[in-house]
Amino acid sequence: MAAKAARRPPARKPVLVLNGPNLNMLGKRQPEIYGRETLADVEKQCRVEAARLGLPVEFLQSNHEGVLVDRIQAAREQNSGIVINAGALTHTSVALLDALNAAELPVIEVHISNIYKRESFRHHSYISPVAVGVIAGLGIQGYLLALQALARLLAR
Ligand code: CA2
Repeated sequence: MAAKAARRPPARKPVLVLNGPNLNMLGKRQPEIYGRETLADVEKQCRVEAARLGLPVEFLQSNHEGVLVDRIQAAREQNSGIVINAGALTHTSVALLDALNAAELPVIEVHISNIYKRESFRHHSYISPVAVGVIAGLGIQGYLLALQALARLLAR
C-alpha cells in the first residue's frame, strides 16, 4: 500500500519588516517624538509577536532608497507580506511606490508618530495608495499591530 502523504502545512514565506532612513537613530534622539526604544527593541518585540502569531519574520533598515527598492523587488519572490516604515521617503518616493506596487504583496504602512499632527509636508504619503492599511501615532506598538493585521490577512 502506498504511504500516506504527510499533511504538513506549506512553509510560509517570512513577512518583511522594512525601515527607512534615520530609523536606526530611534531611541538616540528626539525621544519626545519617537520614544526611548531603539530599533533593536522594535526588532526584538516584533520577533516575539511574530513567534506568537506563527509568522516567520525578516528585518531590514536602510538609509538608502535604492537598497530598499532592491529588497522590495526581492520580496516579490521571498516574502509573503511587507510592514514598512519608509521614514521621510514616505513623503517623497515614487520609486518606493512603484516597487511596492510591482511586489504585489499585502503592505501595511507604519509610522511611529502621528504624521497628521505634524508639519503639513508629512501629511502626504506616496505609499499609502498601495497599503492595505496605515497605522500612525501609536509608537512602536504600530509594528506589532501591523504584524497582527498581516497574520489575519495571510490566514485567509
Ligand atoms: O513617525 C514615523 O515613523 C516617521 O516615518 C519617522 C520619519 C519621519 O520622516 C516621518 O515623517 C514619520 C523619521 C524617522 C527618523 O527617526 C529618528 C528617530 C530618532 C532620531 C532621529 C530620527
